[in-house]
Amino acid sequence: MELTTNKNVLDFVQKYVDLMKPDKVEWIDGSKKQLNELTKIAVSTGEIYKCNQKLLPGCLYHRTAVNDVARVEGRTFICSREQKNAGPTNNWMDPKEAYAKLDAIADGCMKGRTMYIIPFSMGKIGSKFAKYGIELTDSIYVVLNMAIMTRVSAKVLTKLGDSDDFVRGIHSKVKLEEENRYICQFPEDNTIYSLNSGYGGNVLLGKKCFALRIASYQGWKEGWMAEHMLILGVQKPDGDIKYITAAFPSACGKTNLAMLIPPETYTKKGYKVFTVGDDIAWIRRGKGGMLYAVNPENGFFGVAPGTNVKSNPNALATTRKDTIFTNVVYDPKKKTVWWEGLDKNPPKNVLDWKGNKWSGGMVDAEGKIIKGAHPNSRFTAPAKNCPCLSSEFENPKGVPISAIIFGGRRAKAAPLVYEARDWKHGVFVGSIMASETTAAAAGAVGVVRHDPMAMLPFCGYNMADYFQHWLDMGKKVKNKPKIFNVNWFRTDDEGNFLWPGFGDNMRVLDWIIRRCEGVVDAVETPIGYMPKPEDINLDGLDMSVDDLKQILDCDKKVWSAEAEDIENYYRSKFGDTLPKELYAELAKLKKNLRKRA
Ligand code: OXD
Ligand code: MN
Repeated sequence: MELTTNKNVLDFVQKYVDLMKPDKVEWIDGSKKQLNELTKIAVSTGEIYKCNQKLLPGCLYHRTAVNDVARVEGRTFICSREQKNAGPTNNWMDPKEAYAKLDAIADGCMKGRTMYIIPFSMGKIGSKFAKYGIELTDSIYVVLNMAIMTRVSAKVLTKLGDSDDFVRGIHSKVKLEEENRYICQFPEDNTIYSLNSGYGGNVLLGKKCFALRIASYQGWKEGWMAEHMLILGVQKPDGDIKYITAAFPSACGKTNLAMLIPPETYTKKGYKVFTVGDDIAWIRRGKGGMLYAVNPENGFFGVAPGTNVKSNPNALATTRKDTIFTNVVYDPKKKTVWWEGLDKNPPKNVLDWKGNKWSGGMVDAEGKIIKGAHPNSRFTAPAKNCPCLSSEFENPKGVPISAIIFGGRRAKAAPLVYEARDWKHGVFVGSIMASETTAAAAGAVGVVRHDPMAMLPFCGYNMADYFQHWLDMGKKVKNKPKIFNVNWFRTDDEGNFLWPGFGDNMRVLDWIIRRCEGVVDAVETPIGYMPKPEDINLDGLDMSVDDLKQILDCDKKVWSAEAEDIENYYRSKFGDTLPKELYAELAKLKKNLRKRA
Protein backbone atom coordinates (compact mmCIF):
# COMPACT_ATOMS: atom_id res chain seq x y z
CA MET A 1 0.00 0.00 0.00
CA GLU A 2 1.23 3.48 -0.82
CA LEU A 3 2.27 5.36 2.30
CA THR A 4 1.79 8.86 0.93
CA THR A 5 -0.23 11.04 -1.40
CA ASN A 6 2.75 13.31 -2.08
CA LYS A 7 2.74 13.65 -5.86
CA ASN A 8 6.48 14.28 -6.05
CA VAL A 9 7.16 11.04 -4.24
CA LEU A 10 4.58 9.06 -6.23
CA ASP A 11 5.86 10.43 -9.55
CA PHE A 12 9.42 9.55 -8.57
CA VAL A 13 8.44 6.00 -7.65
CA GLN A 14 6.34 5.55 -10.80
CA LYS A 15 9.17 6.77 -13.02
CA TYR A 16 11.47 4.04 -11.72
CA VAL A 17 8.78 1.36 -11.61
CA ASP A 18 8.28 2.07 -15.32
CA LEU A 19 12.02 1.93 -15.96
CA MET A 20 13.09 -0.97 -13.75
CA LYS A 21 9.92 -3.02 -14.21
CA PRO A 22 9.75 -4.87 -10.87
CA ASP A 23 7.22 -7.68 -10.49
CA LYS A 24 6.15 -6.22 -7.17
CA VAL A 25 6.45 -2.99 -5.22
CA GLU A 26 6.57 -2.83 -1.44
CA TRP A 27 6.58 0.29 0.73
CA ILE A 28 8.73 -0.06 3.85
CA ASP A 29 7.24 1.38 7.03
CA GLY A 30 10.09 0.30 9.28
CA SER A 31 7.86 -1.85 11.54
CA LYS A 32 9.41 -4.85 13.29
CA LYS A 33 6.74 -7.08 11.76
CA GLN A 34 7.59 -6.07 8.22
CA LEU A 35 11.35 -6.35 8.79
CA ASN A 36 10.89 -9.83 10.30
CA GLU A 37 8.89 -10.96 7.29
CA LEU A 38 11.55 -9.68 4.93
CA THR A 39 14.24 -11.40 6.98
CA LYS A 40 12.33 -14.68 6.61
CA ILE A 41 12.25 -14.28 2.84
CA ALA A 42 15.98 -13.44 2.67
CA VAL A 43 16.80 -16.46 4.84
CA SER A 44 14.72 -18.71 2.60
CA THR A 45 16.60 -17.58 -0.51
CA GLY A 46 20.03 -17.86 1.14
CA GLU A 47 20.71 -14.11 0.86
CA ILE A 48 20.97 -13.95 4.64
CA TYR A 49 21.77 -16.45 7.42
CA LYS A 50 20.28 -16.24 10.86
CA CYS A 51 22.89 -16.36 13.62
CA ASN A 52 22.52 -18.35 16.83
CA GLN A 53 19.61 -16.58 18.46
CA LYS A 54 20.72 -17.51 21.97
CA LEU A 55 24.26 -16.20 21.58
CA LEU A 56 23.54 -13.41 19.10
CA PRO A 57 19.82 -12.54 19.34
CA GLY A 58 18.45 -10.76 16.30
CA CYS A 59 21.78 -11.07 14.46
CA LEU A 60 22.16 -11.91 10.77
CA TYR A 61 25.01 -12.83 8.47
CA HIS A 62 25.55 -11.97 4.82
CA ARG A 63 28.26 -12.38 2.18
CA THR A 64 28.62 -9.98 -0.72
CA ALA A 65 29.86 -11.06 -4.15
CA VAL A 66 33.64 -11.53 -4.04
CA ASN A 67 34.16 -8.72 -6.54
CA ASP A 68 32.10 -6.32 -4.45
CA VAL A 69 33.66 -5.79 -1.04
CA ALA A 70 34.52 -2.09 -0.75
CA ARG A 71 33.69 1.39 -2.00
CA VAL A 72 34.71 1.88 -5.61
CA GLU A 73 36.15 5.36 -5.88
CA GLY A 74 37.10 4.90 -9.55
CA ARG A 75 33.45 4.27 -10.39
CA THR A 76 32.02 7.04 -8.20
CA PHE A 77 30.98 10.21 -10.02
CA ILE A 78 29.76 13.68 -9.15
CA CYS A 79 27.38 14.54 -11.98
CA SER A 80 27.08 18.29 -11.54
CA ARG A 81 25.92 20.26 -14.55
CA GLU A 82 29.32 21.86 -14.98
CA GLN A 83 32.54 19.93 -14.60
CA LYS A 84 34.15 22.73 -12.62
CA ASN A 85 31.55 22.21 -9.88
CA ALA A 86 32.75 18.64 -9.36
CA GLY A 87 36.28 20.01 -9.19
CA PRO A 88 39.69 18.46 -9.69
CA THR A 89 39.41 15.74 -7.02
CA ASN A 90 36.20 14.06 -8.22
CA ASN A 91 35.32 11.95 -11.24
CA TRP A 92 32.76 13.84 -13.26
CA MET A 93 30.17 12.79 -15.78
CA ASP A 94 27.85 15.11 -17.65
CA PRO A 95 24.40 14.54 -16.07
CA LYS A 96 22.66 14.03 -19.42
CA GLU A 97 25.20 11.42 -20.45
CA ALA A 98 25.09 9.85 -16.98
CA TYR A 99 21.28 9.56 -16.86
CA ALA A 100 21.26 8.00 -20.34
CA LYS A 101 23.96 5.49 -19.43
CA LEU A 102 22.43 4.61 -16.06
CA ASP A 103 18.87 4.38 -17.31
CA ALA A 104 20.03 1.99 -20.04
CA ILE A 105 21.66 -0.25 -17.40
CA ALA A 106 18.61 0.02 -15.13
CA ASP A 107 16.06 -0.71 -17.86
CA GLY A 108 14.15 -3.82 -16.78
CA CYS A 109 16.72 -4.63 -14.05
CA MET A 110 14.03 -5.50 -11.48
CA LYS A 111 12.11 -7.96 -13.65
CA GLY A 112 11.29 -10.94 -11.45
CA ARG A 113 12.22 -8.93 -8.35
CA THR A 114 10.48 -6.73 -5.78
CA MET A 115 11.19 -3.01 -5.55
CA TYR A 116 11.32 -1.85 -1.93
CA ILE A 117 10.59 1.82 -1.27
CA ILE A 118 12.39 3.02 1.85
CA PRO A 119 11.46 6.42 3.35
CA PHE A 120 14.28 7.44 5.70
CA SER A 121 15.56 10.37 7.67
CA MET A 122 19.14 11.43 8.26
CA GLY A 123 18.99 13.07 11.68
CA LYS A 124 16.15 12.97 14.16
CA ILE A 125 12.82 13.19 12.31
CA GLY A 126 11.39 16.70 12.57
CA SER A 127 14.61 18.31 13.86
CA LYS A 128 16.25 21.32 12.23
CA PHE A 129 19.16 19.16 11.12
CA ALA A 130 17.03 16.39 9.58
CA LYS A 131 17.00 15.72 5.85
CA TYR A 132 14.76 13.12 4.25
CA GLY A 133 15.35 10.57 1.54
CA ILE A 134 13.63 7.78 -0.32
CA GLU A 135 15.69 4.84 -1.47
CA LEU A 136 14.40 2.39 -4.06
CA THR A 137 16.16 -0.97 -3.96
CA ASP A 138 15.79 -4.60 -4.98
CA SER A 139 17.82 -5.86 -2.02
CA ILE A 140 16.36 -7.01 1.29
CA TYR A 141 19.89 -6.76 2.73
CA VAL A 142 19.78 -3.05 1.92
CA VAL A 143 16.35 -2.63 3.53
CA LEU A 144 17.51 -4.34 6.74
CA ASN A 145 20.75 -2.34 6.88
CA MET A 146 19.00 0.96 6.17
CA ALA A 147 16.59 0.17 9.02
CA ILE A 148 19.62 0.07 11.35
CA MET A 149 21.71 2.88 9.88
CA THR A 150 18.94 5.46 9.37
CA ARG A 151 15.52 6.30 10.77
CA VAL A 152 13.22 4.35 8.47
CA SER A 153 9.59 5.21 9.14
CA ALA A 154 6.29 6.19 7.56
CA LYS A 155 6.62 9.31 9.76
CA VAL A 156 9.21 10.59 7.30
CA LEU A 157 6.49 10.82 4.67
CA THR A 158 4.11 12.51 7.11
CA LYS A 159 6.77 15.12 7.92
CA LEU A 160 7.57 15.56 4.25
CA GLY A 161 3.94 16.46 3.50
CA ASP A 162 3.66 17.66 -0.10
CA SER A 163 7.25 18.84 -0.26
CA ASP A 164 9.69 18.03 -3.03
CA ASP A 165 12.60 18.37 -0.62
CA PHE A 166 13.86 14.80 -0.42
CA VAL A 167 16.85 12.95 -1.79
CA ARG A 168 16.02 10.41 -4.46
CA GLY A 169 18.08 7.24 -4.11
CA ILE A 170 17.93 4.61 -6.83
CA HIS A 171 19.68 1.35 -6.13
CA SER A 172 19.67 -1.97 -7.91
CA LYS A 173 22.06 -4.91 -7.73
CA VAL A 174 21.32 -5.35 -11.45
CA LYS A 175 23.76 -8.23 -12.19
CA LEU A 176 26.57 -7.13 -9.86
CA GLU A 177 28.76 -6.52 -12.90
CA GLU A 178 31.96 -4.68 -12.05
CA GLU A 179 32.23 -3.10 -15.48
CA ASN A 180 28.75 -1.61 -15.14
CA ARG A 181 29.05 -0.59 -11.50
CA TYR A 182 28.28 3.11 -11.01
CA ILE A 183 27.82 5.25 -7.91
CA CYS A 184 26.60 8.59 -9.23
CA GLN A 185 25.59 11.67 -7.28
CA PHE A 186 23.61 14.47 -8.95
CA PRO A 187 23.89 17.23 -6.31
CA GLU A 188 21.75 19.74 -8.20
CA ASP A 189 18.94 17.17 -8.56
CA ASN A 190 19.11 15.66 -5.05
CA THR A 191 19.54 12.32 -6.79
CA ILE A 192 21.76 9.27 -6.36
CA TYR A 193 22.09 6.21 -8.60
CA SER A 194 23.89 3.11 -7.38
CA LEU A 195 23.92 0.21 -9.82
CA ASN A 196 25.55 -3.22 -9.84
CA SER A 197 26.80 -3.26 -6.26
CA GLY A 198 25.68 -4.79 -2.98
CA TYR A 199 28.47 -3.46 -0.72
CA GLY A 200 27.29 -1.21 2.13
CA GLY A 201 29.32 1.92 1.37
CA ASN A 202 27.99 1.86 -2.20
CA VAL A 203 24.37 0.93 -1.53
CA LEU A 204 23.26 2.24 1.88
CA LEU A 205 22.53 5.50 0.16
CA GLY A 206 21.85 7.45 3.36
CA LYS A 207 25.51 7.14 4.32
CA LYS A 208 28.34 8.24 2.03
CA CYS A 209 26.21 9.16 -1.00
CA PHE A 210 23.66 11.31 0.84
CA ALA A 211 25.00 12.27 4.30
CA LEU A 212 28.39 13.25 2.83
CA ARG A 213 28.37 13.79 -0.95
CA ILE A 214 24.89 15.30 -1.39
CA ALA A 215 24.82 16.86 2.09
CA SER A 216 28.22 18.55 1.72
CA TYR A 217 26.79 20.29 -1.36
CA GLN A 218 23.58 21.18 0.51
CA GLY A 219 25.65 22.50 3.42
CA TRP A 220 27.71 24.68 1.08
CA LYS A 221 24.51 26.17 -0.39
CA GLU A 222 22.70 26.49 2.95
CA GLY A 223 25.54 27.57 5.26
CA TRP A 224 26.33 24.42 7.23
CA MET A 225 28.81 21.55 6.97
CA ALA A 226 28.66 17.77 6.38
CA GLU A 227 31.90 16.16 7.52
CA HIS A 228 33.53 12.71 7.69
CA MET A 229 33.91 13.01 11.47
CA LEU A 230 33.20 11.12 14.66
CA ILE A 231 31.68 13.02 17.57
CA LEU A 232 32.53 12.22 21.19
CA GLY A 233 32.00 13.79 24.59
CA VAL A 234 34.58 13.71 27.37
CA GLN A 235 33.04 14.08 30.82
CA LYS A 236 35.47 15.51 33.33
CA PRO A 237 35.40 14.76 37.06
CA ASP A 238 33.48 18.01 37.68
CA GLY A 239 30.67 16.73 35.39
CA ASP A 240 31.35 19.21 32.58
CA ILE A 241 31.30 17.52 29.13
CA LYS A 242 33.46 18.76 26.29
CA TYR A 243 32.50 17.63 22.78
CA ILE A 244 35.10 16.94 20.13
CA THR A 245 34.75 15.98 16.46
CA ALA A 246 37.51 14.17 14.58
CA ALA A 247 38.08 13.52 10.88
CA PHE A 248 40.16 10.48 9.94
CA PRO A 249 40.12 8.64 6.62
CA SER A 250 38.19 5.35 6.37
CA ALA A 251 39.41 2.49 8.57
CA CYS A 252 41.80 4.71 10.58
CA GLY A 253 40.16 4.23 13.98
CA LYS A 254 37.20 6.64 14.13
CA THR A 255 34.96 4.00 15.73
CA ASN A 256 37.70 3.13 18.24
CA LEU A 257 38.26 6.75 19.24
CA ALA A 258 34.52 7.48 19.41
CA MET A 259 34.02 4.57 21.86
CA LEU A 260 37.26 4.94 23.80
CA ILE A 261 37.54 3.70 27.37
CA PRO A 262 39.98 5.90 29.26
CA PRO A 263 42.97 4.34 31.07
CA GLU A 264 42.71 3.80 34.81
CA THR A 265 44.55 7.00 35.67
CA TYR A 266 41.51 8.81 34.22
CA THR A 267 38.63 6.51 35.21
CA LYS A 268 39.87 6.65 38.82
CA LYS A 269 39.41 10.40 38.73
CA GLY A 270 35.94 10.10 37.20
CA TYR A 271 36.58 10.78 33.48
CA LYS A 272 34.13 9.17 31.03
CA VAL A 273 33.83 9.17 27.25
CA PHE A 274 30.48 9.16 25.45
CA THR A 275 29.84 8.42 21.78
CA VAL A 276 27.63 10.66 19.67
CA GLY A 277 28.78 9.39 16.27
CA ASP A 278 31.56 7.35 14.66
CA ASP A 279 31.60 8.45 11.02
CA ILE A 280 29.59 11.50 10.02
CA ALA A 281 28.92 14.89 11.61
CA TRP A 282 26.51 17.54 10.36
CA ILE A 283 27.56 20.86 11.81
CA ARG A 284 25.59 24.09 12.14
CA ARG A 285 25.97 27.41 13.90
CA GLY A 286 24.00 27.61 17.15
CA LYS A 287 23.57 29.19 20.55
CA GLY A 288 26.45 31.08 22.17
CA GLY A 289 28.18 31.68 18.84
CA MET A 290 29.33 28.06 18.76
CA LEU A 291 29.23 25.25 16.23
CA TYR A 292 26.90 22.33 17.03
CA ALA A 293 27.15 18.81 15.63
CA VAL A 294 24.72 15.94 15.17
CA ASN A 295 25.33 12.43 13.97
CA PRO A 296 22.77 12.00 11.17
CA GLU A 297 23.03 8.20 11.32
CA ASN A 298 21.23 5.77 13.61
CA GLY A 299 23.76 2.94 13.68
CA PHE A 300 27.39 1.99 13.14
CA PHE A 301 28.77 0.38 10.00
CA GLY A 302 32.08 -0.59 11.51
CA VAL A 303 35.13 -2.52 10.33
CA ALA A 304 35.07 -5.92 12.10
CA PRO A 305 38.71 -7.14 11.94
CA GLY A 306 40.71 -5.92 14.89
CA THR A 307 37.61 -5.28 17.01
CA ASN A 308 37.96 -7.17 20.30
CA VAL A 309 37.43 -6.88 24.05
CA LYS A 310 40.70 -5.02 24.43
CA SER A 311 40.74 -2.74 21.38
CA ASN A 312 37.09 -1.68 21.54
CA PRO A 313 34.92 -3.44 24.15
CA ASN A 314 32.10 -0.96 23.55
CA ALA A 315 31.95 -1.72 19.83
CA LEU A 316 32.01 -5.44 20.51
CA ALA A 317 29.19 -5.11 23.05
CA THR A 318 27.24 -3.05 20.50
CA THR A 319 27.33 -5.99 18.06
CA ARG A 320 25.96 -8.68 20.41
CA LYS A 321 22.34 -8.25 19.29
CA ASP A 322 20.29 -7.03 16.31
CA THR A 323 23.44 -6.71 14.20
CA ILE A 324 24.15 -7.68 10.60
CA PHE A 325 27.62 -9.13 9.96
CA THR A 326 28.98 -8.95 6.43
CA ASN A 327 31.94 -10.86 4.95
CA VAL A 328 33.25 -12.21 8.25
CA VAL A 329 33.83 -15.92 9.03
CA TYR A 330 30.64 -17.94 9.61
CA ASP A 331 30.33 -21.18 11.53
CA PRO A 332 27.32 -22.93 9.95
CA LYS A 333 27.01 -25.42 12.81
CA LYS A 334 27.14 -23.02 15.73
CA LYS A 335 25.78 -20.13 13.63
CA THR A 336 28.37 -17.78 15.09
CA VAL A 337 30.75 -15.28 13.51
CA TRP A 338 34.48 -14.65 13.79
CA TRP A 339 37.08 -12.29 12.35
CA GLU A 340 40.83 -11.79 12.55
CA GLY A 341 41.73 -10.03 15.77
CA LEU A 342 38.52 -11.02 17.59
CA ASP A 343 40.41 -13.51 19.78
CA LYS A 344 43.28 -15.96 19.54
CA ASN A 345 41.00 -18.99 18.93
CA PRO A 346 40.01 -18.99 15.27
CA PRO A 347 37.36 -21.63 14.60
CA LYS A 348 37.98 -24.79 12.56
CA ASN A 349 35.85 -26.29 9.75
CA VAL A 350 33.83 -23.18 9.12
CA LEU A 351 33.22 -20.89 6.11
CA ASP A 352 35.38 -17.93 5.15
CA TRP A 353 34.05 -14.64 3.74
CA LYS A 354 33.82 -16.22 0.28
CA GLY A 355 31.78 -19.17 1.58
CA ASN A 356 34.71 -21.59 1.17
CA LYS A 357 35.64 -24.18 3.79
CA TRP A 358 38.12 -22.60 6.17
CA SER A 359 39.97 -23.35 9.39
CA GLY A 360 42.03 -20.96 11.49
CA GLY A 361 45.76 -21.22 10.70
CA MET A 362 45.21 -22.39 7.11
CA VAL A 363 48.07 -21.40 4.76
CA ASP A 364 48.36 -21.02 1.00
CA ALA A 365 50.92 -22.70 -1.31
CA GLU A 366 53.56 -20.15 -0.22
CA GLY A 367 52.89 -20.78 3.45
CA LYS A 368 51.08 -17.47 3.93
CA ILE A 369 48.14 -17.43 6.37
CA ILE A 370 44.78 -17.35 4.56
CA LYS A 371 42.49 -14.86 6.25
CA GLY A 372 38.96 -15.96 7.06
CA ALA A 373 37.30 -12.55 7.14
CA HIS A 374 37.73 -9.91 4.46
CA PRO A 375 39.87 -7.01 5.81
CA ASN A 376 36.91 -4.71 5.08
CA SER A 377 34.29 -7.01 6.60
CA ARG A 378 31.73 -5.10 8.61
CA PHE A 379 29.13 -5.06 11.34
CA THR A 380 25.96 -2.98 11.06
CA ALA A 381 24.78 -2.32 14.62
CA PRO A 382 22.09 -0.07 16.11
CA ALA A 383 23.46 3.00 17.92
CA LYS A 384 21.15 2.31 20.84
CA ASN A 385 23.09 -0.90 21.59
CA CYS A 386 26.23 1.10 22.37
CA PRO A 387 26.97 1.02 26.12
CA CYS A 388 28.62 4.46 26.00
CA LEU A 389 26.08 6.17 23.72
CA SER A 390 25.77 9.83 24.68
CA SER A 391 22.49 10.95 26.28
CA GLU A 392 22.71 13.79 23.71
CA PHE A 393 22.55 11.37 20.75
CA GLU A 394 18.95 12.36 20.03
CA ASN A 395 19.33 16.02 20.97
CA PRO A 396 17.76 17.82 17.99
CA LYS A 397 20.06 20.81 18.52
CA GLY A 398 23.26 18.77 18.49
CA VAL A 399 26.21 19.16 20.83
CA PRO A 400 28.48 22.23 21.10
CA ILE A 401 31.95 21.56 19.71
CA SER A 402 35.06 22.65 21.62
CA ALA A 403 37.68 21.05 19.37
CA ILE A 404 38.03 19.65 15.86
CA ILE A 405 40.72 17.04 15.25
CA PHE A 406 42.22 16.05 11.92
CA GLY A 407 44.37 12.96 11.63
CA GLY A 408 45.80 10.39 9.31
CA ARG A 409 47.78 7.22 9.23
CA ARG A 410 51.38 8.39 8.82
CA ALA A 411 54.39 6.24 9.68
CA LYS A 412 56.63 9.32 9.63
CA ALA A 413 56.42 13.15 9.59
CA ALA A 414 53.22 14.01 11.49
CA PRO A 415 53.79 14.24 15.27
CA LEU A 416 51.48 12.73 17.88
CA VAL A 417 49.57 15.98 18.22
CA TYR A 418 49.82 19.66 17.35
CA GLU A 419 47.44 22.57 17.53
CA ALA A 420 46.68 25.05 14.78
CA ARG A 421 47.43 28.70 15.59
CA ASP A 422 43.94 29.82 14.57
CA TRP A 423 40.97 28.78 12.39
CA LYS A 424 42.64 29.73 9.10
CA HIS A 425 45.72 27.76 9.99
CA GLY A 426 43.42 24.92 11.07
CA VAL A 427 41.78 24.86 7.64
CA PHE A 428 45.29 24.67 6.16
CA VAL A 429 46.12 21.76 8.51
CA GLY A 430 42.97 19.93 7.36
CA SER A 431 43.67 20.67 3.72
CA ILE A 432 47.16 19.11 3.86
CA MET A 433 46.02 15.87 5.47
CA ALA A 434 47.59 12.80 3.94
CA SER A 435 47.13 9.20 4.94
CA GLU A 436 48.01 5.65 3.96
CA THR A 437 45.17 4.00 2.03
CA THR A 438 43.18 1.15 3.65
CA ALA A 439 40.94 -1.75 2.58
CA ALA A 440 37.79 0.39 2.90
CA ALA A 441 38.17 1.34 -0.76
CA ALA A 442 39.12 -0.89 -3.66
CA GLY A 443 42.76 -0.45 -4.76
CA ALA A 444 46.26 -0.52 -3.29
CA VAL A 445 46.61 -0.44 0.50
CA GLY A 446 49.31 1.50 2.39
CA VAL A 447 50.01 4.20 -0.20
CA VAL A 448 50.22 7.75 1.20
CA ARG A 449 47.74 10.02 -0.57
CA HIS A 450 46.39 13.50 0.05
CA ASP A 451 42.99 13.28 1.69
CA PRO A 452 41.93 16.79 2.74
CA MET A 453 39.74 16.72 5.86
CA ALA A 454 39.30 12.94 5.15
CA MET A 455 36.78 14.08 2.54
CA LEU A 456 38.60 13.17 -0.68
CA PRO A 457 36.12 10.40 -1.61
CA PHE A 458 33.12 12.20 -0.14
CA CYS A 459 33.11 15.89 -1.10
CA GLY A 460 30.16 16.43 -3.44
CA TYR A 461 31.49 19.63 -5.03
CA ASN A 462 34.68 21.42 -5.93
CA MET A 463 37.22 20.88 -3.14
CA ALA A 464 38.57 24.43 -3.61
CA ASP A 465 35.07 25.78 -2.90
CA TYR A 466 34.88 23.40 0.04
CA PHE A 467 38.07 24.93 1.51
CA GLN A 468 36.60 28.40 0.97
CA HIS A 469 33.40 27.27 2.72
CA TRP A 470 35.47 26.20 5.73
CA LEU A 471 37.22 29.59 5.76
CA ASP A 472 33.87 31.39 5.47
CA MET A 473 32.28 29.38 8.29
CA GLY A 474 35.16 30.47 10.51
CA LYS A 475 34.37 34.10 9.77
CA LYS A 476 30.75 33.61 10.88
CA VAL A 477 31.40 31.75 14.13
CA LYS A 478 32.34 33.75 17.21
CA ASN A 479 33.36 30.95 19.54
CA LYS A 480 35.15 28.72 17.13
CA PRO A 481 36.41 25.28 18.11
CA LYS A 482 40.19 24.98 18.31
CA ILE A 483 41.70 22.79 15.59
CA PHE A 484 44.27 20.02 16.16
CA ASN A 485 46.07 17.35 14.18
CA VAL A 486 46.88 13.91 15.59
CA ASN A 487 48.75 10.85 14.37
CA TRP A 488 48.47 7.60 16.32
CA PHE A 489 50.47 5.66 13.72
CA ARG A 490 54.12 6.78 13.93
CA THR A 491 56.54 3.85 13.67
CA ASP A 492 60.22 3.25 14.41
CA ASP A 493 62.64 1.98 11.76
CA GLU A 494 61.48 -1.60 12.34
CA GLY A 495 57.86 -0.64 11.74
CA ASN A 496 56.75 -0.87 15.40
CA PHE A 497 54.16 1.64 16.53
CA LEU A 498 55.63 4.26 18.86
CA TRP A 499 52.33 5.21 20.53
CA PRO A 500 50.02 2.63 22.18
CA GLY A 501 46.84 4.20 20.75
CA PHE A 502 43.30 2.97 21.60
CA GLY A 503 42.30 3.94 25.19
CA ASP A 504 45.60 5.72 25.71
CA ASN A 505 44.57 8.29 23.11
CA MET A 506 42.65 9.76 26.04
CA ARG A 507 45.98 11.24 27.16
CA VAL A 508 46.03 13.33 23.99
CA LEU A 509 42.33 14.25 24.27
CA ASP A 510 43.10 15.42 27.82
CA TRP A 511 45.81 17.79 26.54
CA ILE A 512 43.46 19.02 23.80
CA ILE A 513 40.73 19.78 26.34
CA ARG A 514 43.16 21.56 28.63
CA ARG A 515 44.29 23.67 25.65
CA CYS A 516 40.65 24.54 24.93
CA GLU A 517 40.27 25.62 28.55
CA GLY A 518 43.50 27.62 28.38
CA VAL A 519 45.00 25.86 31.39
CA VAL A 520 48.13 24.38 29.84
CA ASP A 521 51.00 25.90 27.91
CA ALA A 522 52.37 24.75 24.58
CA VAL A 523 55.58 25.05 22.60
CA GLU A 524 55.46 27.06 19.41
CA THR A 525 56.96 25.15 16.47
CA PRO A 526 57.03 25.89 12.73
CA ILE A 527 53.93 23.70 12.21
CA GLY A 528 51.87 24.87 15.19
CA TYR A 529 51.66 24.46 18.97
CA MET A 530 52.94 21.22 20.43
CA PRO A 531 52.65 19.89 23.97
CA LYS A 532 55.59 20.12 26.32
CA PRO A 533 56.32 16.38 26.73
CA GLU A 534 55.79 16.62 30.49
CA ASP A 535 52.23 17.88 29.89
CA ILE A 536 51.09 14.59 28.38
CA ASN A 537 50.02 12.34 31.25
CA LEU A 538 52.09 9.11 31.02
CA ASP A 539 50.91 7.72 34.36
CA GLY A 540 50.51 3.92 34.13
CA LEU A 541 52.14 3.74 30.71
CA ASP A 542 55.39 1.99 29.93
CA MET A 543 56.77 5.02 28.14
CA SER A 544 59.34 7.61 29.15
CA VAL A 545 59.29 11.32 28.41
CA ASP A 546 62.26 10.67 26.11
CA ASP A 547 60.23 8.08 24.15
CA LEU A 548 57.46 10.62 23.87
CA LYS A 549 59.85 13.29 22.59
CA GLN A 550 60.49 11.08 19.54
CA ILE A 551 56.89 11.52 18.42
CA LEU A 552 56.51 15.11 19.59
CA ASP A 553 58.99 16.36 17.08
CA CYS A 554 59.07 18.66 14.12
CA ASP A 555 61.95 17.49 11.94
CA LYS A 556 62.70 20.50 9.75
CA LYS A 557 64.20 18.44 6.94
CA VAL A 558 61.15 16.18 6.82
CA TRP A 559 58.78 19.14 7.04
CA SER A 560 60.65 21.10 4.36
CA ALA A 561 60.12 18.14 2.03
CA GLU A 562 56.50 17.99 3.20
CA ALA A 563 56.07 21.71 2.39
CA GLU A 564 57.42 21.09 -1.14
CA ASP A 565 54.97 18.23 -1.55
CA ILE A 566 52.07 20.40 -0.34
CA GLU A 567 53.08 23.13 -2.78
CA ASN A 568 53.12 20.61 -5.65
CA TYR A 569 49.76 19.23 -4.55
CA TYR A 570 48.17 22.67 -4.25
CA ARG A 571 49.53 23.93 -7.56
CA SER A 572 48.98 20.80 -9.62
CA LYS A 573 45.50 20.03 -8.29
CA PHE A 574 44.01 23.45 -7.65
CA GLY A 575 46.28 26.12 -9.18
CA ASP A 576 44.65 29.54 -8.96
CA THR A 577 41.33 28.19 -7.72
CA LEU A 578 42.75 27.42 -4.26
CA PRO A 579 41.80 30.12 -1.71
CA LYS A 580 44.66 32.60 -1.36
CA GLU A 581 44.56 32.25 2.41
CA LEU A 582 45.81 28.67 2.05
CA TYR A 583 48.76 29.70 -0.15
CA ALA A 584 49.48 32.35 2.49
CA GLU A 585 49.47 29.67 5.21
CA LEU A 586 51.85 27.55 3.14
CA ALA A 587 54.17 30.56 2.74
CA LYS A 588 54.03 31.03 6.53
CA LEU A 589 54.99 27.39 7.08
CA LYS A 590 57.95 27.73 4.75
CA LYS A 591 59.07 30.95 6.41
CA ASN A 592 58.77 29.36 9.86
CA LEU A 593 60.89 26.42 8.75
CA ARG A 594 63.57 28.77 7.38
CA LYS A 595 63.47 31.10 10.37
CA ARG A 596 63.92 28.35 12.88
CA ALA A 597 66.42 26.32 10.87
C1 OXD B 1 33.07 3.90 5.96
C2 OXD B 1 34.12 4.36 5.02
O1 OXD B 1 32.50 2.82 5.76
O2 OXD B 1 34.61 5.48 5.21
O3 OXD B 1 32.80 4.64 6.91
O4 OXD B 1 34.44 3.64 4.06
MN1 MN C 1 33.73 6.55 6.85
